[in-house]
Amino acid sequence: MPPADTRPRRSQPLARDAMAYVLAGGRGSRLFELTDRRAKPAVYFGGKARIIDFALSNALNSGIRRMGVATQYKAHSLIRHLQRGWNFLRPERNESFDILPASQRVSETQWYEGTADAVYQNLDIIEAYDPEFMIILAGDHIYKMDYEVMLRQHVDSGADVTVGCLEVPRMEATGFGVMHIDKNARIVDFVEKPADPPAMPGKPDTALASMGIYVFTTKFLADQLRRDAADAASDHDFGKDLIPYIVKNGTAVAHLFSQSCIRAETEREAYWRDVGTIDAYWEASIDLTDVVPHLDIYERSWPIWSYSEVQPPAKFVHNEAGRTGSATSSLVGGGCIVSGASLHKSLLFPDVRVNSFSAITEAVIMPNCVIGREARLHKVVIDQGVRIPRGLIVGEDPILDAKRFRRTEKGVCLITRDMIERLDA
Ligand code: ADQ
Ligand code: ADP
Repeated sequence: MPPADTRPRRSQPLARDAMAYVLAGGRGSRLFELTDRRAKPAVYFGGKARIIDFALSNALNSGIRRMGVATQYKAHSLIRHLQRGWNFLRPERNESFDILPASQRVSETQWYEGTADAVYQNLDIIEAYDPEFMIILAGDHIYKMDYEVMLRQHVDSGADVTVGCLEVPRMEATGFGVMHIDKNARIVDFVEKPADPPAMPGKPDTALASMGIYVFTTKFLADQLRRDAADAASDHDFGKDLIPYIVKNGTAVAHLFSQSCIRAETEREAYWRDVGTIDAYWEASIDLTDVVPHLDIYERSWPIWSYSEVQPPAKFVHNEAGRTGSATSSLVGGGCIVSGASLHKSLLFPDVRVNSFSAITEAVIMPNCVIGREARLHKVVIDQGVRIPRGLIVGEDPILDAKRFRRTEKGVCLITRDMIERLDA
């Protein structure tokens, strides 16, 4: 007879005993005017979704049915999106979805100070749900990951915290938490945003970076948050305070993203992007127009759920001069009409109108924009609701572009309603 299995039996995945807590309060200041009026997690991505939909869809696809989203900075359009798109989790099915704006619940003078404080201030709400595990996520990354694999590692290793991580080029690691691990994946050293990131052993050009994803038991996390809240010297931040403390005083284990990422059919390295700059945002968007993109948003088994209005199909029509409306290597959302104009390697969100004789290449165009006749636009990101005037040319004269729009070092122009209004004035 085989030896008896003494482990407690589970009838369901660990994800069903977990709550995902998504931190969505940060501004994302390097996206400039794109985040003047909305939080970074609310920025549109991929022709249909918003950035936060990736973390939330990962949670849903992993089997998690309790979610909380902490919001703070310019949260109106984020909250509106969550209310419209993510309101299907139901208490009657032992599920929950809570939007948790900083509401001065702990002290009348405090907003969320740091990321740990954004969890601490809602501990009573979390504890009332009594999840066994908490998985803390950032709401501003693009990736596909099965959190069940990370939860399983957490339980099997018996660690106090499990930190999601991935290898990045060493010089890009200055904006991340960087760690050293031993042969059992235990984190032996963790430095937040080091100026000179330590390399991985035997890989001088690579560093092991934290993805800002953490798994704890709820009990351990609550104890740590209460300890940290009482520490006047703390910034109440996971990366700066809690994780380094646990690395020193407890057991922290690293979970490699490559073990739980959802890969496209083609074998490539794991895809994870912090689209925190206009260039990174534009590049990740235009990458989706590749014939075989690195990030597959068409995969039926790992759908990226979002709110979308009911729209008629996209339409391509001839104009009165017989010129064809056409798109090559492009993603075009519902409700768009392209009339006698050409698109190449571009992403159109829903309800965009492109008028006759316009030529658009390598453009990201957010919902409800209208592109006037005879416009020529190359390497642009156009914010929601912009009306591009007839004959506007962008992407051909760098000096003029930089005067009128926000032009990046890589030559991408961000165009907003305010910038167009200034042109008219
Ligand atoms: P950062 O990238 O600097 O570092 P941080 O600014 O702490 O991230 O924001 C993390 C998440 O929390 C973001 O989704 C942000 O929107 C949100 N957030 C920030 N401040 C908040 C607040 N006061 N209230 C609510 N939400 C807030 C972190 C880690 C690093 C790790 C990187 C990975 O500290 O160790 O490497 O994430 O990107
Ligand atoms: P999103 O495109 O993210 O859905 P919007 O761009 O429509 O959101 O608006 C983001 C936030 O800015 C909302 O709170 C909206 O009410 C506000 N807003 C939009 N346009 C203006 C404006 N011209 N002046 C002031 N507030 C605005």
